[in-house]
Amino acid sequence: MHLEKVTASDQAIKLEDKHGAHNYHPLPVVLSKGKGVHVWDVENKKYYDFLSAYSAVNQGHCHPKIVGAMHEQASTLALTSRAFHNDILGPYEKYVTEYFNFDKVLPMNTGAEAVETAIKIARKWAYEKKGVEEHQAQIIVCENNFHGRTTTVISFSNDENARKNFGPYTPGFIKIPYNDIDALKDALASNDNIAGFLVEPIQGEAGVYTPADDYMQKAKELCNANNVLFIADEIQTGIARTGALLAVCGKCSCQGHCEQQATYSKPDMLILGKALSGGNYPVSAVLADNEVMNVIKPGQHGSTFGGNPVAGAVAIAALEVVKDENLIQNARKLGDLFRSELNKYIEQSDLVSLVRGRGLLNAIVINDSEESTTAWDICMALRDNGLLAKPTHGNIIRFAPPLVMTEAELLDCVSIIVKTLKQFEK
Ligand code: IF1
Repeated sequence: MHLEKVTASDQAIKLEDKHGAHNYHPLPVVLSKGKGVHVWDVENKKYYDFLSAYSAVNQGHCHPKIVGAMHEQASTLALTSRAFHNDILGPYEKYVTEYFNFDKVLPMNTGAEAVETAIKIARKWAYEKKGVEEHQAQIIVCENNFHGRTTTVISFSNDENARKNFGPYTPGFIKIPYNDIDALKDALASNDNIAGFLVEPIQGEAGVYTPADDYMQKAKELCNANNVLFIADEIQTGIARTGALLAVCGKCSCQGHCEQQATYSKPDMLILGKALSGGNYPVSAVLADNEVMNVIKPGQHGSTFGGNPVAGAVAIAALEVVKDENLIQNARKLGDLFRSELNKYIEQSDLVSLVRGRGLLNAIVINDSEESTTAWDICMALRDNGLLAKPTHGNIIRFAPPLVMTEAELLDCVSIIVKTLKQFEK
């Protein structure tokens, strides 16, 4: 008699399937441990993490400095709500605003909440500072955007899967093509009620779609000229991921305090999440200068957990790690190496048409239709070969390892990726 062996992974997946909502289709791998650039599954197989929880774990899994800060703060004071002050919030607010060079921060928890926060502030600013008539404010967004999952945020998505049957939708959004500066110019000219332009400096979910080098700069100038807030969603691209502190910093490493003003498009509102905690805790933030942020008065916005002491302590530690370990420089150097190594393979490949990205936010495009399962199949083979990545669309694979990787590890990963891709060449 032949008995099929039921593994610990199978059991864990079954349990989720039975008791959890089916709102995801994960790669079948069950992780139970992480350290630095590695994760381990319940069978103790070791993998390189090439997703980093969608760029949340930039500082590496379970970074001792961040975990230490979290542990210490959690066992001292975890939550007060904002009904009372706490002794971490002020120091955190000072630290994060100086770090990114803004007057003020509004702390929240998840990325989508921070996007919602920015939308509320932009609308309020439009009514109270710009003089837009009540209920008329519009926000320009881009096609194929991803800004989160809340009802308002999916209202301006054009991903049918994310949107369909969740209506009625929140009005007040104008959609234009991404990376099309004329479309932005026209949209701004067509309407006096525009509060803001909300944009990802690189579109992650759309397939790490990288705009022209001067797109952000030109968009920012157009917004300024039209008295419209330039709002950058750097939830995925920010905090060293693209080889700059922020992707709007372009090619410089100014830490927001730009030495190279020519390439830095300082947003009127900056939205951060994910790596703000190194992935250890949900911490998000909206940063702005006083003339914008001061439209928010007591009682008009908030959250039970936003600005809690653990979040503040974790975020300070996470941002310190970025500086202490030169993650900006490392992401830039390894990103250049990654693309040039992959390009050597792509030159002779029929399977992969290109690699694109900036720093360590990259994707390869497979020579197949968006509806194909090729990217998924390759990710399954990568898993078997010890590297975890996830497709975005049927023919694109995103590669975003933790930024604490060494050059030797990166080259090891490149060889795993190339070896795996070769299995799929016709
Ligand atoms: C999921 C995508 C990435 C984001 C940007 C806001 C948010 C995100 C630019 C919301 C979140 C995550 C969410 C995650 C999948 C993932 C994702 F594929 F869906 F698009 F990273 F590329 N702005 N992105 O990328 O932040 O509320 O999730 O904290 O499963 O939805 P959140």
